[in-house]
Amino acid sequence: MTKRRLNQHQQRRISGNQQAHQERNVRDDASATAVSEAVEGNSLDGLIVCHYGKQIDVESLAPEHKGEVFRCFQRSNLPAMVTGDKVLWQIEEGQSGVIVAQQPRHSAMSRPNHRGELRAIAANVDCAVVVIAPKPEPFGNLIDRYMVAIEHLGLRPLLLLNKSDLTTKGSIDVEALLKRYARIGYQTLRVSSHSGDGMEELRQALADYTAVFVGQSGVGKSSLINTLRGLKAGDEEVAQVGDLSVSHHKGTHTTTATRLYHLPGSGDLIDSPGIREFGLWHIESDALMDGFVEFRPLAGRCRFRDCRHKHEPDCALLEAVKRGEIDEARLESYHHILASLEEKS
Ligand SMILES: Nc1nc2c(ncn2[C@@H]2O[C@H](COP(=O)(O)OP(=O)(O)OP(=O)(O)O)[C@@H](O)[C@H]2O)c(=O)[nH]1
Ligand SMILES: [Mg+2]
Ligand SMILES: [Zn+2]
Repeated sequence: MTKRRLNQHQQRRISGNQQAHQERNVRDDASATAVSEAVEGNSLDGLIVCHYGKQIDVESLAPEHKGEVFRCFQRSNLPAMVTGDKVLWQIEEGQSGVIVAQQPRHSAMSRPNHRGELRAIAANVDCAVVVIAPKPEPFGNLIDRYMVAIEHLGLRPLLLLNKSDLTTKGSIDVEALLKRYARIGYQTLRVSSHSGDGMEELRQALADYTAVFVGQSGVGKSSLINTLRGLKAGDEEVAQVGDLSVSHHKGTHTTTATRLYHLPGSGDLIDSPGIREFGLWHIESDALMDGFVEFRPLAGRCRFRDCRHKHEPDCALLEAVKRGEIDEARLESYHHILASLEEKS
């Protein structure tokens, strides 16, 4: 009996492997065709690993020069591209080149620009890691704004508390904050890039994915990447790390370009510049509610169809708060974000 089950299990695994293998072959064939067509047209496959504004670093994915980085410009007829975009490019001379085409994206981490237009900051990412720290403290609703955006973009969210070695407590209890999100069902991790605490769990959570680190300036995004890559200050390839400002204990906007790093083992990680604020693009109240995952099952359950979930009788959300199923702070945050969106429009 055991043997039979084992065999069935093995069979499933083998046929699963075969299927994966076949799919891989089809993929390999497809990319081989793409490469050969590209080579005929003198173009190579590449990956944008850093975007400086006008100049773009492209890593060659083609068999020739594989892994080498070329400083490129993009042809002016092409749409704006970002770190993580797959491209076709051509060598011009030496280590420089020109991007001639953008490949389709499967996802992007985006945020609105100052005009409220949604703009990608990193392409082809699976996971968005929101990094917070006891110092600088997370500012009002920042995490919720990020979570709403990440839910809408269809990325896997991870909430990461860095600097767990700091023992002095600020005005915000970040440990309690982390627990709030863990209770909702979000994956959370508590680490210290300085002491190494929790870094192995982080490494495991990021293996096999392309993740982007987002968050305020000074929370330690670049420090975490250096630790994950096993680099120390003074090493040639180390990402620049900045002190907090003495007067305000805020970050000093050290990272200025979004850059992709290959992690030792597996996984890619994109470091992005710290933000001053995270505004949401224009979304309706229903869509906003949808971004609060624990509110979703209650949508449409209030007595009044146009319930604003403030003081109305038989409001499903208010009742869930009373029963302790929804955190009051999250409902307050929803109201706060909604008010700021209405103010903007
Ligand atoms: N105590 C402590 N300090 C840390 C830790 N990680 C980073 N820092 C410090 O936090 C400060 C900011 O670190 P960065 O890595 O530059 O922060 P960042 O998030 O990349 O900042 P921007 O590039 O400006 O967005 C530096 O002084 C780091 O030494 C940590 O785990 N513990
Ligand atoms: Mg940085
Ligand atoms: Zn309601």
